[in-house]
Amino acid sequence: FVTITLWVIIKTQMCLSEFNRQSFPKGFVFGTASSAFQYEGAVKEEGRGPSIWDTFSHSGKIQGNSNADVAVDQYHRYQGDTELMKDIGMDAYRFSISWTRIFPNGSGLLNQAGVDHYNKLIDALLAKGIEPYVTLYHWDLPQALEDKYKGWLSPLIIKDFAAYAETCFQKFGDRVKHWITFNEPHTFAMMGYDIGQHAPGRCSILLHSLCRTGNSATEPYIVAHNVLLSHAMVADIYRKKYQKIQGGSVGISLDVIWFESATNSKEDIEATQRALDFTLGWFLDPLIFGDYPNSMKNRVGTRLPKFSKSQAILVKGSLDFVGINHYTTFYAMHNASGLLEVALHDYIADAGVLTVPFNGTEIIGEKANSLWLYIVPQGMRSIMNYIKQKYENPLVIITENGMDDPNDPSISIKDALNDEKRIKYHNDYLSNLLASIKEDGCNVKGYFVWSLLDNWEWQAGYTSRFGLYFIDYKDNLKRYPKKSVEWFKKFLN
Ligand code: PSG
Repeated sequence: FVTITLWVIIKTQMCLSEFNRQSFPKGFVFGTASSAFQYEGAVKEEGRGPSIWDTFSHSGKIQGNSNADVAVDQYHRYQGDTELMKDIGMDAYRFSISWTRIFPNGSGLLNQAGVDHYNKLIDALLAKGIEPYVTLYHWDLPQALEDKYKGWLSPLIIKDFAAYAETCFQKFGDRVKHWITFNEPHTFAMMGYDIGQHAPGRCSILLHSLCRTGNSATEPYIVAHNVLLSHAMVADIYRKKYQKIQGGSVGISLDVIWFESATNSKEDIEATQRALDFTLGWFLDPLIFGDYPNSMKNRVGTRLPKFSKSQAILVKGSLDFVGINHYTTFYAMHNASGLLEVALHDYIADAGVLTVPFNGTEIIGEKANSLWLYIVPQGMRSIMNYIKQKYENPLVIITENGMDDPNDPSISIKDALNDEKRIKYHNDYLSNLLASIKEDGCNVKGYFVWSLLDNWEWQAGYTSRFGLYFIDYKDNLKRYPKKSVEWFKKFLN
């Protein structure tokens, strides 16, 4: 009797302490995420037109002077890659459609070969029981539209983006039930138009010493405004013409760093709120409440575009879910405008916040490879609670979460596959996500790892490895499972 009782106690304890997909609510979706430009390669094949990232990646501004002409060749290897997803036990795959494969010039003539490619990818996924989550815009704007009217700087983009999106609904919407209009508009507005480190490489900071053209004080806001109007237009089209028949949903993916106030001073606490307003609130306030945050209106003034009455109505509520890309946490402190801010005269100076990994005494968490990536699992729970409280508990999907290791050629493949740090990262971020759901009542329905494979990390090129699978760049882009693949297999099956 004693033995049996003991056995039961031990078994119960084991079940309670075991952390796996069964710990999550029924129907919770696990997947991996990617983007076309970072994965596909085949940039000149089957009628694809050039995008602003093709141009930018050949401009010499990428670490290691690489480009994504081949990337990890998913355009040709998608069959094998869907096998890898199935093998881990993932439910879903988030990928993006390359606009210039569908419309090589951004608008006008349709390229049937591009449509065929995504049909094949979608069918390969569904054949393996993997649900496609499709991002319409992951930064690869048709170069033709940049040349024609400066891309996102012109309201003309709204109509062209809507036509492209509607084509995707028509061609793929019978099988795709989750649409993400934009990936991280904050990142591409800031990186592309304030500091110029992403395509199209525009900025005016430091007296135009970094970019030939641009205006960092106005363009990030104009771009964001046109993105919000484009999103709203597309969501409206989907809801009116496709949602009832196709039964899917439409959202957006927003990048959110969590911020902790560096001190208890009133100034720093206010600055911490501003940091959230200028990143998440910039997009989510209009999408949920119909207008920009007050702190932005006050500080940016007339440089911040205004929503007309009818635009505000269209933008407000134009989401079925909020995608959140979350990786890291920083300390925030007030930044009184000094000489540097005057020289910057940009979006960053407007926010008046200094965000740093140190608060004077402590580093916020262990660093990954990327300069901006510190590991702070608790930040996941904090951001979920912040969204629940501020935005009335909307449906959230974590559309990206992950960490990178350096691509260090002196490390053997065997050692590179031993990614204990990544396993701990996902275990700890997922535990905090679970606590936000189970203990705090946050409405979260999915989690996507960035990323399935090592891939081309924008301005960092091939120097950063975010994958669950290792890519051997020296040997035909062979895929090798890292230890984290084994961990996820156990977690998911
Ligand atoms: C996301 C978040 C931060 C910086 C960059 C990104 N942050 O918290 O400071 S970019 C994002 C993107 C994807 C990238 C991936 C890793 O959507 O394409 O490869 O994250 O940087």
